Amino acid sequence: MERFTWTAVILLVKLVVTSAETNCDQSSSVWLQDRENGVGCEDQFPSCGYTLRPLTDVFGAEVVDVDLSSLDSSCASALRQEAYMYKFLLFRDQDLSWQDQIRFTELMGTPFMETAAVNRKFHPKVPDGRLGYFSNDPNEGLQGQGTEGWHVDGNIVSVPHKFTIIYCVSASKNGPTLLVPLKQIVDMLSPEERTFLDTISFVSGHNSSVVNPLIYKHPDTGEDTIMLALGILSGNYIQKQENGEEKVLSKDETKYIQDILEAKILGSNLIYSHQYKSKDLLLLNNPSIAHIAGPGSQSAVEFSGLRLMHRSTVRGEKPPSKKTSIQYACDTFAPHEDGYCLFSLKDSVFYPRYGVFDTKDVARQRCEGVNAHADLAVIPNKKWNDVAKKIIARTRVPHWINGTNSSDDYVFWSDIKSEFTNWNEGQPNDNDGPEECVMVGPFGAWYDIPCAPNSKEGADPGPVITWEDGVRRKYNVFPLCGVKEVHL
Ligand SMILES: *[C@@H]1O[C@H](CO)[C@@H](O)[C@H](O)[C@H]1NC(C)=O
Ligand SMILES: *[C@@H]1O[C@H](CO)[C@@H](O)[C@H](O)[C@H]1NC(C)=O
Ligand SMILES: CC(=O)N[C@H]1CO[C@H](CO)[C@@H](O)[C@@H]1O
Repeated sequence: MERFTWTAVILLVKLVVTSAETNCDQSSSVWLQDRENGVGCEDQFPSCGYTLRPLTDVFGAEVVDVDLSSLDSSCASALRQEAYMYKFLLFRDQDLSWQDQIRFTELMGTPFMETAAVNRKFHPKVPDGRLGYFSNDPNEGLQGQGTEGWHVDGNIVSVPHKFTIIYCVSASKNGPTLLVPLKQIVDMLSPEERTFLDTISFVSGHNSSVVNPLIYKHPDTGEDTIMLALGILSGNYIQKQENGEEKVLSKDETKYIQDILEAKILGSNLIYSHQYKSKDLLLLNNPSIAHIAGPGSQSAVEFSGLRLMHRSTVRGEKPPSKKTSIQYACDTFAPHEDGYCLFSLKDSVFYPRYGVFDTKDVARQRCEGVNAHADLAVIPNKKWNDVAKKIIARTRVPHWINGTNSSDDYVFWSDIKSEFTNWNEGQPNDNDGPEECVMVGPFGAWYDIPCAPNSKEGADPGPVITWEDGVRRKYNVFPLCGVKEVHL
């Protein structure tokens, strides 16, 4: 017993040390910008000099002032995170040879060999198996690609692609790519539809051995998403019966399911139609959006001019699953009396730049998105603050908790006054006007802060604080979630 305990302690110490060392790795989504006092992350997160302009309120951003042909790997890493956050990125006026496109694709991950796709013929003009050429002119590229129905790419392999890269060599007069964010489509399902669709598995129309849950958790963000590939891209879906048996649905039953999804998409008011100009490049975080080549993409060259797209894709890594890979603290810490578990979303929400992070309300939704019964953490006593502290120490970033600072230095959980608080010295201080929300700093002490990034002119949007280690740094605030163990 004694020895066992010590092993556990040593393991824990090792774990903490390792994560401290890797704190500045490229997957870190915090951008430390304080040159004077920064702790060495800047080298991995240089300013890449680009500016982002959101394209809609919900998804998509144009990246201005970046040349993809000379991108380095650290800026590629920053752009990957932007792509997770915005779901798709648009780059204009990019002069890219096909070699440049392959290089950019490799910076995003492992390129997928187009020749491995069962549904595609190899076009003679294509110089490399990692590219597909799509056109309305059969001499220039394959026709009719991407028009089959709303889809995510890689629906013919067991793991859908992580990124899709569409480079427009020549834009026709019409022929947009239409895009829609999938989490929002899942959110539109009624509870009955959701319960029904949760029993369904997608089957690829080109390979009936490719079977995946229709609704699943995005492998990187943990958000709900859909293995969507409508029309001939779908085979007959499979339904899990109440008795646990699997039934292959008929064509009509499958069509009924596809109609539910397509009706939501068309009625969503969220379709973004990208009208190409030559030299546009779209980077899609493929699992989080569905797309389709819009009407006009196949119009005859003599009327609409040449449309020529060079497409490449990046392999997915994790097979679609209804479970997230997010670690609940119940795995490593004994749950308290009520069987409560904590988890951080630090590695599954992406705030690539300083000052761009979610409000407390959206952070609550993110917890709920991972587990329907989860919410921001409630920290009722020292024991749970110690657990929170350990989780947060691994991430070294501040986290929202669900408390509100509704009077003096008390904290309220919903309307229950907390017996316990862990304010840092001088807190709460309502530094920037009323600060009604509470975060746990990177070392476990509490601070009052506004419930959203500060938008006052001249103010720092996120917390810039001299933390308990005496170093002044800028941070974004991440969700610390809690859920009862019975709901895991
Ligand atoms: C069909 O998918 C299965 C499972 O991913 C794979 O092993 C098989 O090679 C695929 N068949 C073809 C023709 O691609
Ligand atoms: C979190 O706080 C909100 C109010 O801000 C409250 O409605 C909700 O019930 C709280 N959640 C938990 C688990 O206490
Ligand atoms: C909304 C609210 O009442 N905020 C309080 C948080 O705590 C500080 C410090 O005690 C008060 O001054 C605020 O009024």
